[in-house]
Amino acid sequence: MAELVRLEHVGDIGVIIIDHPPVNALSVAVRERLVAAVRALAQAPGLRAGVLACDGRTFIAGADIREFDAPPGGTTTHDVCEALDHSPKPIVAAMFGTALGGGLEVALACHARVIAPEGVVGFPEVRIGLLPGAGGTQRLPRVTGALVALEMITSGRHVPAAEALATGIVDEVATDVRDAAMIRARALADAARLPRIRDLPLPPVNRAAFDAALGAITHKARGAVAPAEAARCVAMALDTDFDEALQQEHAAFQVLRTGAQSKALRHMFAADRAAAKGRDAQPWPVRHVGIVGGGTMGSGIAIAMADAGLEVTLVEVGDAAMQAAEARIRTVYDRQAKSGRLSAAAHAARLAHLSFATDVAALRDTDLVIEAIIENIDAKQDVFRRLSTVVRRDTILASNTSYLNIDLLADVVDNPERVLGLHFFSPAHVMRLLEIVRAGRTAPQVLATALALAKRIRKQPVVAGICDGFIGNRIFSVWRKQCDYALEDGALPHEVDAALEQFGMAMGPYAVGDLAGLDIGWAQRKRLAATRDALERYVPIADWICEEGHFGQKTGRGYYLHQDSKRVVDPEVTALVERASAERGLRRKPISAVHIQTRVLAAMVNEGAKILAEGIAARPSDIDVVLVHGYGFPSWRGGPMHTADAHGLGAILNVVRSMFAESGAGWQPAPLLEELVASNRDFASLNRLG
Ligand code: 3H9
Repeated sequence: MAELVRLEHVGDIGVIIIDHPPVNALSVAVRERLVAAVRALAQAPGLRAGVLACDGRTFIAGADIREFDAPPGGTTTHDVCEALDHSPKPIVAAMFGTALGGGLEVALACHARVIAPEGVVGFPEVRIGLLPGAGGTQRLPRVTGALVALEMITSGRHVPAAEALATGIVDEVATDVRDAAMIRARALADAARLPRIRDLPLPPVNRAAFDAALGAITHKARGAVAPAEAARCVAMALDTDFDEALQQEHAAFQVLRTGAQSKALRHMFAADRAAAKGRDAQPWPVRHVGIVGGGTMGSGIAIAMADAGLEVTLVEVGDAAMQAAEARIRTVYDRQAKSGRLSAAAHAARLAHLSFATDVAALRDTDLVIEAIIENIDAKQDVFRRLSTVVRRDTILASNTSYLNIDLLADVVDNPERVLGLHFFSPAHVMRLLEIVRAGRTAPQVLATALALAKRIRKQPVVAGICDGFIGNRIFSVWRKQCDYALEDGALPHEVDAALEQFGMAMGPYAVGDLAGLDIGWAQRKRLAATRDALERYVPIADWICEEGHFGQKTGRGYYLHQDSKRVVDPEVTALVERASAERGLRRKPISAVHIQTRVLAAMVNEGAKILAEGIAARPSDIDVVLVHGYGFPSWRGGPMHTADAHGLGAILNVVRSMFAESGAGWQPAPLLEELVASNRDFASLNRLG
């Protein structure tokens, strides 16, 4: 096995090289050897200066996340930074790939930094419920100024090389980083200089702007505690002694590390990666993607593909629809260019990747076609039938359906093994979730291709089996029912929304409904009316609203009145809600936010357990990924299944049982949930099984 850290002599320069695949994470063992290497460099008489470099695909991508569950021990990242601070010889960081978290902290403790043009830096700790715990909150403000540091650390965003140079985080951008770092290290040695960021004064701060930015952080964090803690630490750079601030930063880090939120976010980190893992099959190359249907979904999908550099051909039914799709896409890119997010060259390049047609024959050379037309099985089958006669036999055929049975689409094509679902979420170029729906005959290579494509277009994939609504919409429809019951029992839409937003959801269900449009759900309910369990409690409020022609924001009315971009309580909806209670013979009573939150969570978990037992989701953590990335479930709670484990499954089962007692049909406790409770196990135990 290669050495984790080695010191190579290159003339009078000592090159310390970390070799810890896949991302050179700072494990205890790496940290221990790094400190030893820095000391060895100091003591080597033939070496005048050093370079800190990495083998493999990236500079250090942070502390080793897998070690955060264990109690701290051994050499810390702070010890590594101290060793660099005390080095009598200058050491220059040669950064490339992703220099993140502890990796950036170590680089900032070096005497200078060089980065490759495509490299990025950042402090993503808040995304796993932490803060930079080895001096990052104190060193970064000393180079970038406190405001920039505050934004970077509390957002966790990746900062590209050019911006890192402009903000002073790095000293140079170079193609051959090791070479450039050696030249710089030698120059520092020649000048007998040992510049240390810790010795720099803080650049002048606009206190009012800083305080305003601080004030906005808690609100933006929507219940996550790490951003506010990180901000508090950055603020210490303004008035606290460096070493004292370091100690306080370390203490704050330890509190977060052992807290429930970081545990949940670390669970999500592992869950995201487990869901995206390919099986053994080899993916097929995808270069050219066809899209049938250029409405909101089809256009969004086209943008997602073009953004990733894929060639896209979009087909619509006629000239007018085709031009409308083109205009829709162009508007998005124009807006991005206007706001400065897209350069003129990138704007032109994106549009050059897109072509438009009115005949599916234009899709002849595609590797993958995604159908994104209306939710009607006959219309979709028609498209699949036509595609089957036009494209190659190995062109993958995907449907963006949210509900329909993909097997029925596979039935009408030649070579049904190439058919699967690719369920994007609206807006498709923004939302990260992609449900990959495995149909009965989908070939392993086709599934592997979809997973590889998801990575390429920067989506978070989750593989789901076929059922009505797959993983996400099936669970959504169940917990939505609990919200509707709360309306009939005594709550109003804005109270339910407020309860769930307080829980940490991005938006309440009624606000989401109004945003997305109520007509889609209405059509879906009509489609399923014949198969609905007649015994199940059915709340007609949404239907009544739609019958008035009110479909949400786009019509100015839905669950709310939409006035001047604001949601206002609509007295007519209040009257409809009260009518529903009266028709069911219910006396309205106050419903607490906690009651709503508990019911919603229990409904999600119970349905999640059913989905697991049916094999629709492979593991509980996949359900967490879907709800967090597609439905606004707070990531710091770790998704519903992780939250249920944290609450205790016994308590959840009790709530499900009382829901069953009250509402009957549809609310039977999931046998898997009962089994887990009876055997004193949790959902995490099923994640470990695979
Ligand atoms: C920190 O640094 C705290 C400090 O302040 C110190 C305080 C005292 N550890 O994502 P990928 C694994 S907190 C361990 O698929 P990509 C990952 O699990 C840390 N393992 O690749 C996967 O393994 P597997 C701050 C890690 O190219 C494999 O690497 N840093 C770590 O799409 C490939 O990962 C972060 O939060 C890690 N730190 O993206 C960075 N990172 O194949 C977190 C990755 O077995 N990491 N792995 O499943 C990332 O953002 C992305 O992984 C990265 C690469 C951008 C680096």
